[in-house]
Amino acid sequence: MNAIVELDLGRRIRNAIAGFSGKAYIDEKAVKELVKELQRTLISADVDVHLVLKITKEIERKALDLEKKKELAIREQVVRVVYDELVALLGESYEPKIEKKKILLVGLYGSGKTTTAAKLGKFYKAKGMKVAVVCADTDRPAAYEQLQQLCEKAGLEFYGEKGEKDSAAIVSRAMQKLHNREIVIVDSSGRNALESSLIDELKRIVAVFSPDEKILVVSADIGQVAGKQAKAFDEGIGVDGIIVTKADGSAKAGGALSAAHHANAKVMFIGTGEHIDELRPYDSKKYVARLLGFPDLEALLEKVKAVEAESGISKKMLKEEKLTMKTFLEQIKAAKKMGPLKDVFSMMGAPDVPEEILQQGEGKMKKFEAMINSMTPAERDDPEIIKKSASRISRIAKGSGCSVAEVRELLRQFDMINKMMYGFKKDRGMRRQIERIMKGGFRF
Ligand SMILES: Nc1nc2c(ncn2[C@@H]2O[C@H](COP(=O)(O)OP(=O)(O)OP(=O)(O)O)[C@@H](O)[C@H]2O)c(=O)[nH]1
Ligand SMILES: [Mg+2]
Repeated sequence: MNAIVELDLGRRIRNAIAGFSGKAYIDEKAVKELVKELQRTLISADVDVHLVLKITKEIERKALDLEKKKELAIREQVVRVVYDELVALLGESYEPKIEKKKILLVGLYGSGKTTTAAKLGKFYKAKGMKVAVVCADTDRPAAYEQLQQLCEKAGLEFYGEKGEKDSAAIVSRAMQKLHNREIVIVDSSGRNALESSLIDELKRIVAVFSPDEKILVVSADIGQVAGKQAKAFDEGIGVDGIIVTKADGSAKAGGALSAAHHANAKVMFIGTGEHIDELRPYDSKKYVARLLGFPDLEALLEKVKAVEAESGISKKMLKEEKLTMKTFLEQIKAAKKMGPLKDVFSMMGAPDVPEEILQQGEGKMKKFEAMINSMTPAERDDPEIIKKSASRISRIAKGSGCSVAEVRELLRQFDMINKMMYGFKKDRGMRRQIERIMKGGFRF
């Protein structure tokens, strides 16, 4: 996925999910909003429109059926429904078996076969297997050199015959030499389209090689077409699975993955960059989490729970109680403990606090904490009384080893967070106002 697209999509979905925060019942409007965002996200990831409608209808139905259970907030249940449905849309994760096998890579021009041959070899080598890679591409000029160089870089045994035009003959001689290697990977010729000449050539290779795995390599940027290609290759030579390359550079990876799954092709690996290490077994859960903008969804749900438990923030927010210095301090403490909190905040229904604010200010947080510790309980409950009293301000400054200006700054920032947390949803003008203030150097 393109990083920018991904962030943007994720944020919108997170915001939609935040609409469920603290609800004791399922809010139909919030469900509709979420479904709309999901549709937008999936369609921009080039997932087939019919599939999108089908799956979002299912999500809507299941979400509307939810009721608050004792231990589980509505929001978490909604996330779970969305997540499970998307995982179903994108297929199972793949766990490669580390065992002796022969692998044939097939695919059209430029799909990433040769690069993937070396990447895959490196993957199995790192698992302790004895690997050899064979060049059976007699079509592309310099296919031999390309693969040889990649293998050298990856420290892999390479077999090829420069100038030989019969790819099946190469593979046959390769196997005489390499029969006791644990993993043999064959890179084959491509074409612009799946022509009969390619099918014939591949069939002849299959006859002498007897691969355990025939893997179709497709580039993510073909999106939904991946499904059609998987079907065509399957009819032509039979494929056992598919590798989706260039998932790093294409917002269409979702389309390729869902279409492959829909065409009954098992996604085995994903290529995520040009570098030799950038290949990993397909993990649909991780992919979904990224698509939703939660890179590690399980961990995030845990964090949200922990922050809520620790600070009681969300319960207080729900009741629309006034923020006190005490809860403000708890927020800071929780923030310090939990690390970057952008995602956590948005899951909890807090407005979209700009990342730059959440990411900085460790030193400032410590000072805030010291100042708040120097307040009396009454001051913490109602910081208004500090504002009006120069002597209180100076006492807090002395007690915390901070300056008067710093106390005033804490009060100002407290006010801003307070307004932001509680005024945001009610007042649209507030958003613009807050954004202006933030641009002016507001720091958390
Ligand atoms: N960003 C990115 N680039 C990739 C990935 N996999 C392959 N590429 C690039 O895609 C281009 C084509 O890759 P090849 O491995 O040569 O493709 P091929 O299928 O062997 O091509 P032919 O031999 O012409 O059929 C190269 O520039 C690779 O570096 C990937 O996962 N991410
Ligand atoms: Mg090639």
